[in-house]
Amino acid sequence: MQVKMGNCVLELIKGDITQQDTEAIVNAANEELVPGGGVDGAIHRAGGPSIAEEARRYGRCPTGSAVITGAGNLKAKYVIHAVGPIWRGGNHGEAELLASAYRSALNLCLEKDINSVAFPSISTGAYGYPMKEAAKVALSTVISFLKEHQKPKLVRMVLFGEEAYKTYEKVLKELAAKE
Ligand code: AR6
Repeated sequence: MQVKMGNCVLELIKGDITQQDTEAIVNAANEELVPGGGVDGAIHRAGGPSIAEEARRYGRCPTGSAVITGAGNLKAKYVIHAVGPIWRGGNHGEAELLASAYRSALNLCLEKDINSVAFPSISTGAYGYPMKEAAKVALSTVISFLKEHQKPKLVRMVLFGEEAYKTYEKVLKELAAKE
């Protein structure tokens, strides 16, 4: 599914973040920037050790923020390491922190003049954020950002599996209907 936001495109696909040919891909990282499982593990395995070596130089990356490195052997040029919140029931600022993780990654795209970026569904694996709630935050944050900046030209959400894709599709249809 695709929606147009002026000259920009917001796209949903089912797939694997490591296979994306966008200029940047986003990693669902942790504050320590130490390679873990899920998306993070897949990116470091496919991209090779240079990504972790570069990330280590940043030290720590607080929840809600993001840092950028090269992408080693991946097709993308950059990996943006964004740290989403751990779900603690929903009353601990999770939505604002998740929105901030997406905005921080998108701001790095503006700074580096990156025109296309692929995101996984941050926080919805090991960090336990409910998929539908995360989809609302992710998609509404991206839509507001694209409306305001008209950049990057392509934002692709890469959903892992049918269920995640269907959830995002439903939420995007609801949001697009309100536009
Ligand atoms: N491509 C796209 N999406 C994927 C892939 C993939 N290859 N693999 C998993 N997903 P997670 P988090 C989905 O756990 O919740 C790590 O250990 C997955 O189904 O990767 O932000 C880090 O080091 C889920 O919907 O990230 C952190 O410590 C989504 O990606 C911690 O996990 C995110 O799942 C971060 O947890």
